[in-house]
Amino acid sequence: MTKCKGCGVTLQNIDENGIGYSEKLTNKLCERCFKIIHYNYHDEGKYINNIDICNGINQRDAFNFFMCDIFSLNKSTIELYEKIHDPKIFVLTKADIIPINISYEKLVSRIKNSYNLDNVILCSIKNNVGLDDIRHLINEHKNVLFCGPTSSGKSSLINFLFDYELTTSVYKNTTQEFITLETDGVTLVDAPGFICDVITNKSRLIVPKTMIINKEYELVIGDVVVSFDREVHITLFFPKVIEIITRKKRENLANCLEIKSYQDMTIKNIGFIYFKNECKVYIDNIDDIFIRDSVVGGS
Ligand SMILES: Nc1nc2c(ncn2[C@@H]2O[C@H](COP(=O)(O)OP(=O)(O)O)[C@@H](O)[C@H]2O)c(=O)[nH]1
Ligand SMILES: [Mg+2]
Repeated sequence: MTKCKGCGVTLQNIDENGIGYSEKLTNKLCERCFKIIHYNYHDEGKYINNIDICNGINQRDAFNFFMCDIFSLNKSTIELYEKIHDPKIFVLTKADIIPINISYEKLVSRIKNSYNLDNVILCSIKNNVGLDDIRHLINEHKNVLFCGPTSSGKSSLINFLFDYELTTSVYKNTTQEFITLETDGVTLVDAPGFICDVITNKSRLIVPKTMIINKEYELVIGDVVVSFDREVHITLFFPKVIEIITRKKRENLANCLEIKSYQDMTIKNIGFIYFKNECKVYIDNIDDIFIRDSVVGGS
């Protein structure tokens, strides 16, 4: 059985609309990967549930790099991290998108404290951050696996470090199966990403935007609407692609969340709002909203 070198699925030449279709079984890539690479094509591929992914990771008995970007850092992601067996390390990816006024050192120490993590590596393949630490761990353990939420940069890191051509994209679920690679006495496994609601193009520099919002107004962030019980001074951390507007409050929103000082509210893995002071937040839909101790402000 030949596997696609880009996403790991078994190639087949029978069902043109099925996963792994390739006209010739001798091709390196399935048609889906070929289209992602050459035509910026997008389909979500097959669905793999998070429990099966966790089991697949734990069966492999490797040293696990759990990779996550600043948008996907929330309680539910940490719960997945906790399900992964030791030895493992938490890696916060895409350091280059973090605004320059935020100290890397403080960011790492806040993440460690908030989620009770012994060690966190901050990394970026664009700015060459943290890569020596990762190389060191790979050489020490020899049998390593890269896992974490979809689109956190797992396949890109493997390509960068080892000159492979795994398929990477701005869309979710690019890697479809566990892919095992052998190189220089090291076994590397690229895991399919944990499913979460991500937007595309979130890998660009975050430009923080500080705003004062009167309680008569509401914020519209993409398709999420938020308002507050008082005047708030907040900082928004979203990639530029997300449209954010303020408008006169239209209606009372359904759900209320209590925010304490120095907390972030993450929204659907697309960005987050930093609150320096406590307040109540009204929101239309609380699915995919997480409150965390702030990673950008506070002590
Ligand atoms: N800014 C930035 N983007 C990155 C970095 N690493 C990966 N990406 C982008 O993140 C997106 C998802 O990457 P991919 O490797 O497919 O993620 P995977 O699903 O975890 O394998 C792609 O658009 C990559 O270009 C990084 O260090 N910095
Ligand atoms: Mg991948």
